[in-house]
Amino acid sequence: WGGLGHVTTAFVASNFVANTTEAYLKQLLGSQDADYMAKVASWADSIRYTQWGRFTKNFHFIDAHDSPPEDCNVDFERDCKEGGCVITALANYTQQSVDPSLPAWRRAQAAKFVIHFVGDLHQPLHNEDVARGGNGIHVLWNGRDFNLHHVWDSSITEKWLGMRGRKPYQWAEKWSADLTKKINSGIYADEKDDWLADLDFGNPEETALAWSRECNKLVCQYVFPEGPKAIAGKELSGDYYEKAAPMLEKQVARAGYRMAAWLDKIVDQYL
Ligand code: DCM
Ligand code: DCM
Ligand code: DCM
Ligand code: ZN
Ligand code: ZN
Repeated sequence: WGGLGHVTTAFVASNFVANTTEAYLKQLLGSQDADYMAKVASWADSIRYTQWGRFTKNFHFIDAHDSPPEDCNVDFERDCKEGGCVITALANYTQQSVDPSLPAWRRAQAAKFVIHFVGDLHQPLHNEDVARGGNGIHVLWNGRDFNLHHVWDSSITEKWLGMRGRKPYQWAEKWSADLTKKINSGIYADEKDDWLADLDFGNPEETALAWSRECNKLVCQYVFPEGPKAIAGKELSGDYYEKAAPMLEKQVARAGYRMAAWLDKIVDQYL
């Protein structure tokens, strides 16, 4: 996701974490502000192009070598790169975040990675190999040239909110309040328990894989419904957008709700 998606998932999560989780994370992250999670949600993107952060660049996605739209699937052995992927990264930083032998700054950094990678794991094109997750496919958005990955990271959700200008932060807070309502008593209320059905803190890799597989299915249904070639050069801000946007909103809600549950497990285990 771009900034809007990451910040929104973190704000949603902050609305669902237990009080002990909130208190612990506020202390660990060194902030007593309401946006203690939101303000670190994009940190992992800010360091991935730096020299020291280069090792994390493949941690944001898993390249599913499947063949949409006929066949969508994720195979860990086949798809997780040698140097790691979002599945191993989430498992790894979860482990570091509960490791009492690590200093607080390392556990804080691990928590920031967890907050970011739970988000990325819910973006369909972060669970797909085709054209490097859509980065190599040119499409049109309001008549202008964009790559498909960017459309799914940012353009669809920005249009959904009617967002203007370059300030995603306030939009994210507003959107998260709306999603929190939808989860508590709106359209997601009946399914929110199912969102946690695959959550197994004893097996972080399997949990991440289950979420990845669910998200990868959306590549066949919504990203490439007629295959990757059919989409090249097409205008996506019309019918394509109309189908994609509600699904993508649900992915953001799911990511935030699961992030809260996962952070609760981390803090329970550590304390
Ligand atoms: N980003 C950032 N700093 C950088 C590079 C990227 O804050 N040096 C942010 C801006 C985009 C987002 O990362 O919104 C793109 O994330 P990804 O490329 O992981 O989808
Ligand atoms: N941070 C960092 N390196 C960066 C940006 C941020 O280590 N390039 C850390 C500092 C804080 C946290 O992320 O612990 C939040 O940063 P900020 O206050 O800049 O949002
Ligand atoms: N990305 C992806 N799958 C890939 C390569 C990249 O999902 N195989 C994501 C990571 C960033 C965005 O696409 O969010 C841009 O990546 P880069 O800056 O590495 O081109
Ligand atoms: Zn992305
Ligand atoms: Zn990322």
